[in-house]
Amino acid sequence: MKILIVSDTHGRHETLMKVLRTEEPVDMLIHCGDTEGGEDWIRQHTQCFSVPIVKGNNDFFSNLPAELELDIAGYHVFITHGHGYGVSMGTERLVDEALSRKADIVMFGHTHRPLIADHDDLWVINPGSLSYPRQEGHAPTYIVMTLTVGKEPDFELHKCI
Ligand SMILES: [Mn+2]
Repeated sequence: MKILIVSDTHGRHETLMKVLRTEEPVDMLIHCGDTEGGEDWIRQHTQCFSVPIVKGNNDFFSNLPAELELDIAGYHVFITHGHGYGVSMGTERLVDEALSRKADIVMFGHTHRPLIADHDDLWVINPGSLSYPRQEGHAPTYIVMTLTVGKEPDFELHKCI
């Protein structure tokens, strides 16, 4: 399965449109929060039927779920924006929570900085922000995750230049 992971679009969709044109068709589009009201627009502009989106700290009036746990191709995936776990200071609390939920993969946003890390049996993934990147160079980033039953998960970080 090819899964596109994005985050922190904050109501701006120009870069997301380019990413969709480049990467679709995908089996799933995951958004790790801070759509700022853009969730309906995003769902209307992807060919993808499966579009899990969680609520970010800037999604004040949304009905989005705060967190999701999904089983995808045999992997238990925990999705959260991450601000409730202090991710700006580090991923320790998020990792503890993900391990307690028996997750194989945890994905989050909020920091606007991409991350692909492997903590023993847990993958810790942040696609960065498509609208307001904060890492050095400030390129919008996203992650393509490929999950195949019986194989190691594959994560590719993509920069939009
Ligand atoms: Mn944000």
